[in-house]
Amino acid sequence: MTVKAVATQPFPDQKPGTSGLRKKVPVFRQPHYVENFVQAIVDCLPDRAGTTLVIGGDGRFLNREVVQTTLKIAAANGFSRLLVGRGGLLSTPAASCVIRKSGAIGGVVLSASHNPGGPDGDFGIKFNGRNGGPAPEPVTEAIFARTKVITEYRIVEADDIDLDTLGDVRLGEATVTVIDPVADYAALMETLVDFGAIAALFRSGFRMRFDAMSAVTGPYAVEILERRLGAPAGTVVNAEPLPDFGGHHPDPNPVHAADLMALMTGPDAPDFGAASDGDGDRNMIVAPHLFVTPSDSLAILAAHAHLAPGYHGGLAGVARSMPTSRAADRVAARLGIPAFETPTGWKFFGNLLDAGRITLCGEESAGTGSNHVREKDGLWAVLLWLNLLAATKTPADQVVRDHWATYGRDYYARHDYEEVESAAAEGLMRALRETLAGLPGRSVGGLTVEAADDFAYTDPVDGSVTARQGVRILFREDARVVFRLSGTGTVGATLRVYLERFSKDRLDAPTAEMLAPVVAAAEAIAGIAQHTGRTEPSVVT
Ligand code: VG1
Ligand code: CO
Repeated sequence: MTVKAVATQPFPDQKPGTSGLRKKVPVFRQPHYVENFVQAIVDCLPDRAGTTLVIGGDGRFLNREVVQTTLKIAAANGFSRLLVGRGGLLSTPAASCVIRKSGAIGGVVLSASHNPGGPDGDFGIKFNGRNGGPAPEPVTEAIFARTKVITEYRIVEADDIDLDTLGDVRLGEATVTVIDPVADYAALMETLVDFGAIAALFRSGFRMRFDAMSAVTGPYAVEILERRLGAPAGTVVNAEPLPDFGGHHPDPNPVHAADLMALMTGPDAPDFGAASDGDGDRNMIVAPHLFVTPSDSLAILAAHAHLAPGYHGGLAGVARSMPTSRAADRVAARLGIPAFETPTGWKFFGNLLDAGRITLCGEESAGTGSNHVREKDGLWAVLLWLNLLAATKTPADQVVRDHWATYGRDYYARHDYEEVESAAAEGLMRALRETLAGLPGRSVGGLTVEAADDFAYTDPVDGSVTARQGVRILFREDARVVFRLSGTGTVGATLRVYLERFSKDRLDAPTAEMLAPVVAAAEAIAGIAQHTGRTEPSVVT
């Protein structure tokens, strides 16, 4: 077997976004495109000789091909051991788990998460570091810088390895080990939540549906929920990972998980419903006849985590991304623990978790996680919910209502304007930033602006500053609107408008009614229709 050096030219567009490099499949299929980016990652690991690298993805179209390419480049660049999930599969949280457990230098995770897959769908490549978490900004910047000057990549000339047989094979100077993608992850879950109590809950007749959305969590959910916890066969639906997710959009929200929503709001609603996304790091929680907003889910898990064995000692602190509602802060205040507010994207939680400053964290975009790995973890959140339901012996919808009764309710919605022309979206944000200073004191639609800024984050652990992370406008009436542009889209720009309003005593009003003044104020302040030509969002979650 020989190592070949291949001359190449830089691509100008390999800048990682909120969560790695995400592009349309045809972009990744350009000759050398994948190779350049993987070599750039490798070049940013000067201490790689003799180390272990973890490789796996969510099974989407191109997954197997890019796994093979990544293995061959890694084998040509000095790593001694390459761990790859069988079939090229590893959910994002499982990849994080395997990196940590194996002492690897990091991992290459192939996914475009909740974006659709297939020949015209999306693909993505992300690098996670030693702690199992997404590479922080300085590292992604270094990778991007490297892509701009790359002149060659090194690759082993060899046949593709058999990804479907467990065990070791040689590839160049490296050993490739094909691992069971579920085993380490399932073992970790057994240490965190009370499997005995959850199994007893299922034995008592408790029924749930878990929709794996034809994405990577199917094998994980079948093994853990059905085999280990004894949930009836068929509890997990759409359990087989498909390269195009069956043509669906593997985004666990009420819009894209419409079947699950219909079941949970219909006459035969089981006791609990859940779904996960393309790469298994997001979760959706639905109680009978009640969708649990991710911001509330984070707060409810924080309030009950001590009931699970992994968190018996209580929480060191909690963190949420800035656009996530303040529900978790209210729980932290009552528990007397610190609450942190970070920019959007899981990479910002890594330092807080590593330093032991927080135990739980989450985002409004259906991401919840803890210090057990360094990614958000969809199935873990579902298991922690099951643990709290087993421990409190309270129906899921009642748990939510009890929470509101104790803390008040943060009504919440996110309006996405997708595939807006980039220049129009940037124009809107620019104009908004220019008006910020004049906003405090202004009355719009019955609300009065209390404060307005462009969120900047100073990492309390390493002091690094990340500026321009979204415009937030706070109203005196305990309401808030946040504007930012997505960093994961692949076509044009996506404007995200996050709307929330707190009420201590109105707990059962329709969300749209409670948020109507905030929606009106958002439009009045930002001129969404005027800038984008859109009068309605494309997705409301
Ligand atoms: C979105 C979400 C963000 C999440 C990111 C990755 O980013 O808003 O909260 O961390 O996706 O999630 P953006 O920049 O498009 O708003 V996933 O499930 O891709 O790993
Ligand atoms: Co995801």
